[in-house]
Amino acid sequence: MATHAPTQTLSQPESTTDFLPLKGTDHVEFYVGNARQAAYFYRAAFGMSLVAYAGPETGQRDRASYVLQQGKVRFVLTTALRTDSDIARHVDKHGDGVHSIALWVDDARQSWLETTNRGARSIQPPTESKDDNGTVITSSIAAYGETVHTFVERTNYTGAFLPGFKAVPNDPIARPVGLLHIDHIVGNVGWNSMNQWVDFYRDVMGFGLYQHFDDNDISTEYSALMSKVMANGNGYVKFPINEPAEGRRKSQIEEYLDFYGGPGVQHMALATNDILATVAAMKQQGVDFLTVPHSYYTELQTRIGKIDEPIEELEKLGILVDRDNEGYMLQIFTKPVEDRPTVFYEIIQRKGSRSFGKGNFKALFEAIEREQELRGNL
Ligand code: TYF
Ligand code: FE
Repeated sequence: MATHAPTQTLSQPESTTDFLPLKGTDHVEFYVGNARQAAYFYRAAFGMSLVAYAGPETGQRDRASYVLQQGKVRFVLTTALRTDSDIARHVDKHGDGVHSIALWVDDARQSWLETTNRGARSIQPPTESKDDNGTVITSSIAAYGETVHTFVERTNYTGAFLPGFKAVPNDPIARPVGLLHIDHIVGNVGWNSMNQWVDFYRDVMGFGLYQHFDDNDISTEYSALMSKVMANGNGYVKFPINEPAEGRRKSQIEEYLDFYGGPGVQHMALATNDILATVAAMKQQGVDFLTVPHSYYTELQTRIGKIDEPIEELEKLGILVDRDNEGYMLQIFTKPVEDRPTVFYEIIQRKGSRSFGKGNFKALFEAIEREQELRGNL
């Protein structure tokens, strides 16, 4: 049981041209209750730098947005300044959460046309914005729940983020921990709707099935879920989609749906090339991670074979390991980063493997269930 080959590898539709070429994730925008304070958490604990800001001081009267960056990971924290606001309504319904997963493209007009022609619901038609640093074109379509995908074309722009934002120089609060880029972003969708969203990513966005997990892969004594990973043509953008499955107790996905008030982003996996250092720094800076029992590590050597990292070091930090036919990967999960049991993070280091940690599902989901139990939600 040492290898976990992808159940199916990426397959593009017959036509060889990708109708939605993506250069990567541009940014993730959260709607939050208090962006100034949330920004402090991501700067001090996750080590992100404040690089740009828009708000009343820059002529944006209805909202304030803080742009945070580390490596290629870019988060935008946006809050409403008035009650009568879609942002305030989003926060009222979901708590702090992801509003937009923005994708970096060469042509935001074409991206909108190709996807809306294939059935995407438009949120915002292509819109040009300008300032002294050039022009950006954005457009948006609806995804699961109230989550949207924004296409960002910034080829003719040299500013810090988007027109209207002012650059913020060297952040004295940021304590970088070695985060490099977003590896994947996971969506939780409702009962029996995983395949509908898999079809959306295939038919509307041209993604292919990358891996899938059924309830046999993912089973603890109690809870259940199903998951399929969709990826775009060049593999830079990977979106696992989870749905709850019937188990003996309440699925972790169901708990999320209850507290988020519907489908939304469950976790983001952030890549590092030194997970031991990254996790040690994040812990020191106050981030809480899930832990697994000692027995996980006594069995690790036989399950995984030889790895570069000392097992005692991994155990001290609670880092998990999985292997497939191409290599191995290391991962660890934070507890939810807010009071509602909704959004959390994964820190991941890939050493050749394309695994999502199937070999860790049992230990991980049991750790999540222990937390659910503490919250009284099992
Ligand atoms: O992204 C993944 O598929 C892994 C495993 O609720 C996972 O990180 C899947 C579901 C879940 C937590 C982690
Ligand atoms: Fe993950």
